[in-house]
Amino acid sequence: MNSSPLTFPDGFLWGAATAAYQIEGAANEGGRGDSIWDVFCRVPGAVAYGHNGDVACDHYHRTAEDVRLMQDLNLAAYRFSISWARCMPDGMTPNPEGIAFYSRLVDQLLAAGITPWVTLYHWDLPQALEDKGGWAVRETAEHFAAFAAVMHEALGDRVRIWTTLNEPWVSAFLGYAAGIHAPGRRDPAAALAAVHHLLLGHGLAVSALRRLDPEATLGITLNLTVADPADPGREGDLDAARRVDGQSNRLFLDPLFRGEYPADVLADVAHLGMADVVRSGDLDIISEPLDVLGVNYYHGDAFTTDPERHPEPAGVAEASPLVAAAGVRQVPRGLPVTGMGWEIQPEGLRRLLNRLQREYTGPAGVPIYITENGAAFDDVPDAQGFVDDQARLAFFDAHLRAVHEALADGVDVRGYFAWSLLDNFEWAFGYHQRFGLVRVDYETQRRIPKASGRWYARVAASNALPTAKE
Ligand code: IFM
Repeated sequence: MNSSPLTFPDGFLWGAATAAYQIEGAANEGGRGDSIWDVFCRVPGAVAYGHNGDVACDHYHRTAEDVRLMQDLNLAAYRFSISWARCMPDGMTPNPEGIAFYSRLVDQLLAAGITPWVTLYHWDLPQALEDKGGWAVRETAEHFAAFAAVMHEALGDRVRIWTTLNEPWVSAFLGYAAGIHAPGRRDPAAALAAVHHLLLGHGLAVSALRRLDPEATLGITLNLTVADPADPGREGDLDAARRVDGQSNRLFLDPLFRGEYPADVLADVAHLGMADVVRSGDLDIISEPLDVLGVNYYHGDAFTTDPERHPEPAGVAEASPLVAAAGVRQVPRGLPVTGMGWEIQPEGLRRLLNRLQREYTGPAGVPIYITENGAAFDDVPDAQGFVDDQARLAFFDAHLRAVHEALADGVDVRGYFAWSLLDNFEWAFGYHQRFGLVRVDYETQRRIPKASGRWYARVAASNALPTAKE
């Protein structure tokens, strides 16, 4: 760890993030309907160990305790998502009991002096809408905008920051092409239609919220990456990196900030009919001006098309069959990895932030928030349940130093949210990957802040990274 203390700009927002399906539990309470994740978890073999979110961290019944935890961690903001199926079980009809849960949570946060940051969609589409075609059909985008308006009516007097979508790349490609996330479809054409309808839903929701509340802060969160050629002197590797950058980054950033899809990506996927779902005027809706860009960063990767360098597609390449179909393979670089097998690459975050500022957010005058960053490791609790997670602490420290460097480079970064407040349901990996600042004993639901959580509390309170000795 570096030894110099680093102070962040005044007002830098320190927070932690979660998502509804990963923590709430109470899957069958308060009139909640099934989401695509409830149904996906029932498919044998879809999720490791047959885990599901039925109970998760039981947050639904423990919001008071969890808000106290946030206070103990000195969080200024809490980013959480809303379960659409809890608030509109069929995706269209409001359920007052479900909506009231979030209203109470917002009140508890405000009473604790914590800013609520709402994400409207973190991957859990009501199954009733999937049954009508899901994100592969246009109507889902319209239903999403209506959901946004309903939630704003309930919470807009107290919630001032709204994120439409979390990581639409994951929803579209892992859910509709790779089939390793809900709804488990393996249909690349549907995945590209989903990309467009997710972005359209975002744009329609921004328009609706803007109309209802011109003063609200509105944004979207993207999971962005740094795609490098394994061998910068090899043409195939340059093309591999271009393809991954195209599908992971530019396919989302270009329509949002420039009102157009990147021509090279459209050419790559021309045989899959994406152009057929894009109607005149859609890109104007998608490129409605934003107030913030949320960036989720976990790792970058190096890519090749040379089968000798790496025999199988892996990681990002495997997750995006469109890229894998082009023979793109990820090449491990010998960097240390997290429990997820993700390379630890903090310098990639600095590069990514500079690129965003230069090419997208800077020209548009849009500030950036890191809305997720964190790491899973094999935590080993002591007899008291305490986890001395120095590896996770070092991960946060290194990435926050990268953010600080980007700030010094002139990038307009306004805040940072650790992923995650609690250990939780890590999607296809079940409960065996732990990202929390706070350990959750799933048997007892006891919460115990880890060493990284205690450290993060000091960082948030001092608005600075401590020296190595502190
Ligand atoms: O747990 C997820 C989260 O739901 C979205 N971003 C990545 C995290 C770690 O995989």
